[in-house]
Amino acid sequence: MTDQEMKFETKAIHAGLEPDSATGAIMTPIYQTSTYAQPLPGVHKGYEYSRSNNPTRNALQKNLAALENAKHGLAFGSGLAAVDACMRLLKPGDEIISTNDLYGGSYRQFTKVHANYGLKFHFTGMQTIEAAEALINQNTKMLWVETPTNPTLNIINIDAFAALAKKHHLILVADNTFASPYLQNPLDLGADIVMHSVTKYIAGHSDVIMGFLALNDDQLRQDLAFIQNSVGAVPGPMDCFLALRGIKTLHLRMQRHCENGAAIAHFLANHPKVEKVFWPGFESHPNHEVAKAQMRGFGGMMSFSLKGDKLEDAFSVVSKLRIFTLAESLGGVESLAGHPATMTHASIPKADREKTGVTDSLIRLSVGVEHIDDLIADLKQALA
Ligand code: P1T
Repeated sequence: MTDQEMKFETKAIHAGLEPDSATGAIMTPIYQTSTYAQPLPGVHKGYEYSRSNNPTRNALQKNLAALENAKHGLAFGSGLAAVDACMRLLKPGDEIISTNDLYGGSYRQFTKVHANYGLKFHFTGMQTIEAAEALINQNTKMLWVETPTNPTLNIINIDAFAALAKKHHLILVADNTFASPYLQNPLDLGADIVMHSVTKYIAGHSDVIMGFLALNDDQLRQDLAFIQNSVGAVPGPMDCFLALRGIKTLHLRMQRHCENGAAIAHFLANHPKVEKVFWPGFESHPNHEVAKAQMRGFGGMMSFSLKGDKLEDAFSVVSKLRIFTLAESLGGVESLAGHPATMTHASIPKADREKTGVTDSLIRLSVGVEHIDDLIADLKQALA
């Protein structure tokens, strides 16, 4: 059976992975080496230097590419290093249209790093294509979508933006971090590049920082592999091993994240102190139909605001939580809570973030895989 023929669960455990040829070891060895012996200059076994090539990283790249139904995969030292590699495909004067509701660190990199080197960014709502299409001109080169968005869980129609990208010859990048490849495969919907913070659901245990790009186009792969090697933001072999180990249970974890997420979203929606719950599984969510069509589940991420929208009320809730830990990041087995306005999205100006729903009382939850009764009890006492 080829990797392409396997179902997701089988790919997660086997795709791109062979027992070690030297020893038969079932688990991919951690090739903790920077360099490789050459009997004569230029004569080697395909490996010269670990920034360019490393067997543990190659195994991860093949495995994760298979999960995104991609021909090629490239791993980076962090999600933001993967974002950076995409921007290095562009030249001064090029323009990028991005969703206005996105991870604060991506926004910060766009506006405080790449804008200094001549890239121009436009941020707009992407619930429909009209606003984005109106911003396209002859300098536009890339569309940046994040779906579901961080932290207000908007859903962007990848299929519709892929058609827009084709019409105007733009590169469509989809940040698939919140969904993970288990719930959504943007390349199948027409995206050119899928970007991941592997740090989150893919590695899944809050012990690795890593990024990933998956793609099908050979030229784009050549350009991005050149950037990966020339800029050098590569992950180490130990981290690649940890990500591979995490991926083996991605499907099991995601099933429980989805179940627990649904239960908590409904609990919060019925709580008298909660103003609004942002979760794409509700029929009342403005993009629920798109979510149903392009995702295989609604995931374990959600945000909620409190009646009265007071910062001190949000601080009081997050400080009382005992099983949810107040922390940045998401997607690990343990439940986390965050306060986007002062934590993950603090780099977005207040007026801009409030337009997208990141208000003072907004609390973001990354619902883990603990027992649902304990998680609900924890939220109940913190909100009491
Ligand atoms: O943290 P890093 O691995 O560099 O990934 C950056 C990143 C990119 N895209 C999305 C959608 C993300 O959520 C992140 C990282 N996010 C957090 C750390 C957070 O708490 O939201």
